[in-house]
Amino acid sequence: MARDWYDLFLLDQAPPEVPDEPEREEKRRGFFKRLRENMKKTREALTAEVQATLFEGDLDENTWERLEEALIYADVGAKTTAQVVEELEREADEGNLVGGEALSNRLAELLAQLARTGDDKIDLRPDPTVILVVGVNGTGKTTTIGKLSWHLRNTLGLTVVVGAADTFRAAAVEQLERWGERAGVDVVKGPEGSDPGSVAFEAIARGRERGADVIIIDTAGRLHTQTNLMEELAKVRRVITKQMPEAPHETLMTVDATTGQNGVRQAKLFGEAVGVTGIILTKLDGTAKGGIALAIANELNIPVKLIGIGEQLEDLRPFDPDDFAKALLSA
Ligand SMILES: Nc1nc2c(ncn2[C@@H]2O[C@H](COP(=O)(O)OP(=O)(O)O)[C@@H](O)[C@H]2O)c(=O)[nH]1
Ligand SMILES: [Mg+2]
Repeated sequence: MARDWYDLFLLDQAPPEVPDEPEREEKRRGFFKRLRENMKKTREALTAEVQATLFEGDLDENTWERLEEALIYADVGAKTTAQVVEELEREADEGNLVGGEALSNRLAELLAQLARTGDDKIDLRPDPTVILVVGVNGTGKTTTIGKLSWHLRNTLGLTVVVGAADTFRAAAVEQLERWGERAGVDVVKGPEGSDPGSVAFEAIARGRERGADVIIIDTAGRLHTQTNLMEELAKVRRVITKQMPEAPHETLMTVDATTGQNGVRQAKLFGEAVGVTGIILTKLDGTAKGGIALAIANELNIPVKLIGIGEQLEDLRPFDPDDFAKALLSA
């Protein structure tokens, strides 16, 4: 069953109030139901193709081509699609998979395998844990920080300080402050147009002073040029590391799932520039086809840790590869 918040985070001590198993189970089921609902269109399209190819007629060149097309259409990406279909074809040729049911189940398994990569937990044992959040403008950094802070505080009982290091636009700081109020966490900001590195520095200093458990740093997603942005993010990173050698403990990147393969390119770029340890796939409630989760995990080897499924505080969830594959494929 789906991972929940208590599975996602590594903690020193148990959270104050962990609900009992039936309650957790019910919540998990709720997550999954909603995810399935969000992925409905993709699932219906994929399932129809799987039905037409793997369940009916002979397995030939045409079968695999059609299946490839369907997966590419679902945003799984050319490379990942080729890998999955090749493997399925190989196993079918060896005679290990007979019948549509077996083929289709194996396909779901292969997709789940690809979506599962590296260490997909978030380690909150360092005290304090510093989380740097990066990503292209508009992909959901600030919103996600609001939701994440709220969960850390309300679900896990942790204290959070947030640093408004997106100093490029004044509105960005105000937006973060509003989220801070909703989530009930402190927001550290600098004067307008101040140096992002110094805001990050200040946020960490303040967080430590107050004995915060988690310090989250928001950053800009757009500057005059892409090189400027990458240099600035690298600098923020350096400032953090200088202050706390092990930090940032996590660098999470938001990727807008509706941007398809473009998101894979963005993740590659940011990954190379600032070292991304996890992806937050946002806007899976909208027109996203969903397959991009598999493409990122498989092609870039960066785990997807969280998914955003709306604009409200509660609309952030731990990512679960098996559920995701099921939401994409199972009837
Ligand atoms: N539907 C939906 N909208 C989202 C989600 N995450 C963020 N948004 C919206 O995307 C827009 C940009 O978000 P913002 O946090 O400002 O992005 P930032 O520029 O990366 O900080 C806002 O209108 C958010 O409400 C999500 O998971 N689902
Ligand atoms: Mg922002």
